[in-house]
Amino acid sequence: MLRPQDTATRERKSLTGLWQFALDGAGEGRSAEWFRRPLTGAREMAVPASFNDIAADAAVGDYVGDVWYQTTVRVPRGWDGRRVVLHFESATHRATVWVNDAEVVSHEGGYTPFEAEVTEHVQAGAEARITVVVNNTLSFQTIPPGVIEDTPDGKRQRYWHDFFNYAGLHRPVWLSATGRAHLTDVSVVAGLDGADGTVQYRIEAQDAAGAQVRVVLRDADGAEVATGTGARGTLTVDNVHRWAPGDGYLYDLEAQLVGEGGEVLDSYHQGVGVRTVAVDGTRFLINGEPFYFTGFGKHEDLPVIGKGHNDAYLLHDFELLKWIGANSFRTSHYPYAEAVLDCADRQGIVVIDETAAVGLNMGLGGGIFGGQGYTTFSPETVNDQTREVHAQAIRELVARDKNHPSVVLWSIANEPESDTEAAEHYFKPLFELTRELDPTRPVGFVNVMLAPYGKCRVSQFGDVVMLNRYYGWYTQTGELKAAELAWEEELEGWAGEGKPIIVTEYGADTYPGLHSVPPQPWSEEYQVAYLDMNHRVFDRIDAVVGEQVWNFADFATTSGIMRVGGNKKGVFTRDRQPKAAAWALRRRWRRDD
Ligand code: BDP
Repeated sequence: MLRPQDTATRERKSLTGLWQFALDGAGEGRSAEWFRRPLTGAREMAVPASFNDIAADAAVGDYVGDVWYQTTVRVPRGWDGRRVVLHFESATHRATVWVNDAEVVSHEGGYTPFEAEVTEHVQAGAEARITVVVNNTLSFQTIPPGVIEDTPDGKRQRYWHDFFNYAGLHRPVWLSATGRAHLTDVSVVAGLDGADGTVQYRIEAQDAAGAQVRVVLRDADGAEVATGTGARGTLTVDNVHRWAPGDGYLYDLEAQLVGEGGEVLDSYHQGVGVRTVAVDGTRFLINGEPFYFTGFGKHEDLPVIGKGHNDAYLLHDFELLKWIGANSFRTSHYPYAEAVLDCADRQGIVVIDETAAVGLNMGLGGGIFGGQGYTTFSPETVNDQTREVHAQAIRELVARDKNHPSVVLWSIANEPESDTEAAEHYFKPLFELTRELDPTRPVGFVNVMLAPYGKCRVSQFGDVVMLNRYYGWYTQTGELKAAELAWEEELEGWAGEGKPIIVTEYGADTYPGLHSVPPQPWSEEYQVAYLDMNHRVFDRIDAVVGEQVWNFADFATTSGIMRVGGNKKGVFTRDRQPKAAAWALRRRWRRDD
């Protein structure tokens, strides 16, 4: 699948804006065929945005079930005879779409794109009604998992991940047009050969009998540096400008479909960063150079719009990453909007790209997130069907993000149960699948403190060890000396595995404006002292090749006695103001300043 673009042969029309929106508490909309007419009793809803916080109403905020979105779009007059596609960058967690009265597509999984050709259902120059039923229910057969419980307060969605279950149309929606003969996929794999670069490409097309593929690679100034013909090939770039952390240099690969008479039937542009990634012993190499990750686990989370994509915050967050000296982040705990990865490509920020497999661990929670009393892996809970949904989520993530130079590592799950035989059986094939889909990037998963060194049975499959640890917070709370000893001892164990270690989470909840001498948990001073302790440990262990603080910013969670207006481990507040820790990290990460 190719993202909609405006090119010499393609057009796109954005469907963002205000749509009609209705809750379907009785679950009657599908059988009553609400898509056949304007939604009755609808209110307006912004797209892109989570629907939850827009209305000041718990019945919307905590709603579980089907919600309906509807809009009308006038198909441009000039699209007569064109192939028309309706493209959703995401619908959380699943959706079915109708164009006028025709059902055109359904999709499972809240963070990857899907589309349908709708040519036969629309007419150039006429309006088309687009109706989407989005469903936010989580079960043991979804990624992430959850269960619904009936309570005196109504239907409640329980889940084992620590962020609010925002839902809706979080990302842009597009109507786009191509010619009948069109490109359907572009894959690139870059390599280095001394000072030169190589770009292997593979182009796919449809309804293109008799047409030829031509590719043109241009540098950032638009100068042609290599050309090729045929659906597959390798281009060489003399004296290549490498993509590197802090230097997001991109070439542009234009793929063209050329007709028998030499006419360009389709043209698509793909940014290409020429860089390599490898793991060598305990080192993580980018372009053959050891790389040390600094940065954060993030969230897509904002006041009012929840997980809705917002370009202003996108840029502001990247400015703050630069300000603080971060060179990387993890897309905890789901694939982020594609615009985020584009920005990382352009700005030379390194990304650990994660699936939405979070909360596959019934050992976690202890009353924090609720819903205890289940076994993680069993025929009734996380089972073979869940694994297939998980596998599909990995396929869609790799298909979507394979060409981003910023993505250097796949994280196939966050903190799953990993100390049991069942976990080993569940995960082995998923690692194999990821490697088969992308042999060019290392693969890992994020290990939880319940499966410490010596107990984990899944880390054997990873190329790197990714650890989330809260010594000095969830354990040894307020006792940083004890925490330091215990943390170092565990890390020494992992270092013996001979793989690079990235600490993907360490953090302490901090209430902004709370101060104390001596530093007490929840105070800004404690967050600083806690981070300092962690850094002393990391600096003593060579195998540690990265530190990503939990979290970049405070974020919304379900209510609970462990959460004060959400998770407060942010180094920035939810509205992106720095806590004392932000200045401390800046001093460590930007030694130039
Ligand atoms: C880890 C999770 C993360 C949580 C964090 C925390 O990976 O999603 O938000 O702990 O407790 O278990 O703050």
